[in-house]
Amino acid sequence: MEPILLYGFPAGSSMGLVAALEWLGQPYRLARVDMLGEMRRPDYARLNPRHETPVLITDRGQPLTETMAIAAWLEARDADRRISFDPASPEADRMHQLMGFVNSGFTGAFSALWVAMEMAQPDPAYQEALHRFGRDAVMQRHDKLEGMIGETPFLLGELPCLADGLLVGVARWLDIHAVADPARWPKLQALRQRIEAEPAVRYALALEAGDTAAGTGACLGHLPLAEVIARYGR
Ligand SMILES: N[C@@H](CCC(=O)N[C@@H](CS)C(=O)NCC(=O)O)C(=O)O
Repeated sequence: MEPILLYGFPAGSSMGLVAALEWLGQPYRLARVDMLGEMRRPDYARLNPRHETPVLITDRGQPLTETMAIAAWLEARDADRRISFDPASPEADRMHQLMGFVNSGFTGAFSALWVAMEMAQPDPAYQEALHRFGRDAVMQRHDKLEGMIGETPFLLGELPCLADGLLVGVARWLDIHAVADPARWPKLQALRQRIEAEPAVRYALALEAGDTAAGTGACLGHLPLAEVIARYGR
């Protein structure tokens, strides 16, 4: 069977993995997950007991969670090296380093801002503290990432790779939380613009918004979440 990626909306980091699947060019399917509704229901735990996206249903029908594990699964099947590099190469080392940073410190820096935004019961004093903490963390992690970006058009060279996919799924959160003007980090801003202009990313964003869009043809369509849970849930 083709792998199935479950991606979250609104504004899930998993959008970047949809773009990576397009770049990879091998057949896959998708399933949409409403992160504010469906993902919080008890039956979703059969796919991911931590109630998070993304989830990949592998070609063996097994749910695989955690972005880094899913990225490693894709990398292992990227024989033509469309989104990755020879695992023993310095490029692979740097790609893993960047992916590790994006998926840990960079993504985690936004946590307090999401908590403040999604609080069911308003608590202005606590939310203000979360905002202060979150803004500082996001600014600091952006400073660090700016320092890690080189001179090539994409993170690892002339073409986008898995690291660019992971980054583009998360970097837009700066705008959602209106933390700072993206121009404060010129290298990151230019990189984001290049990645976001990629047809694969525009396709992934359109799907995330619930629109139909023409991709490379690698995507064989969407499955309803309920069907994925019934067939592959544990
Ligand atoms: N460590 C996980 C974290 C995934 C994660 O935080 N996903 C977010 C969406 S981007 C999520 O599902 N958050 C739970 C929520 O929104 O309630 C990974 O890297 O896959």
